Amino acid sequence: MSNAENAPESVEGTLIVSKGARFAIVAARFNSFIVERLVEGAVDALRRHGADPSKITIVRVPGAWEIPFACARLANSKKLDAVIALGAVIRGSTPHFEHVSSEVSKGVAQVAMQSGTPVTFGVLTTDTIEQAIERAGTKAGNKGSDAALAAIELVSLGHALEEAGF
Ligand code: INI
Repeated sequence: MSNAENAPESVEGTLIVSKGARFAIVAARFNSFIVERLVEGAVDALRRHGADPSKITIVRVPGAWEIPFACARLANSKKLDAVIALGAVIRGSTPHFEHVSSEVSKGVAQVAMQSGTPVTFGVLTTDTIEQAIERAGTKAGNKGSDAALAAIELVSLGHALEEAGF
């Protein structure tokens, strides 16, 4: 992308879904009453921004711990433009929360870095159910739709970088 003379080059993606782009959503069934709201938010954002519903695949896994496995399989298939990880890890009275939340974030980040396919993170990690509800389509927005928008932008950014010769 060329700018005015002597100005730094700026490359960025848009929120317009590239024609034919394929997306997968990986959603945990654990805390499904929250996660299904995130899935709805993600699908709604993809559709509103121009995604073809027949090009959206929803993959369900038992819990957040299993999200990186499915993300890795999908991202490494090279058949998708982006993968969106959705889950809800809510603190309980045991250290289980710490293990699940730290592994899912590390795992998803690792897949994103190693696969070369954009993988975005819409996994809530909250202290309370109320905080999770707030982020699943109520007071604090919908983190599923935020993760879908980030995926759309990264797909577009990939094309923009290619055009800019990177
Ligand atoms: N999975 C979640 O997605 N959210 C949680 O809050 C959660 N907690 O707290 O237990 C959780 N546990 C299950 C875990 O993700 C695995 O599915 C399970 O351990 C089997 O491997």
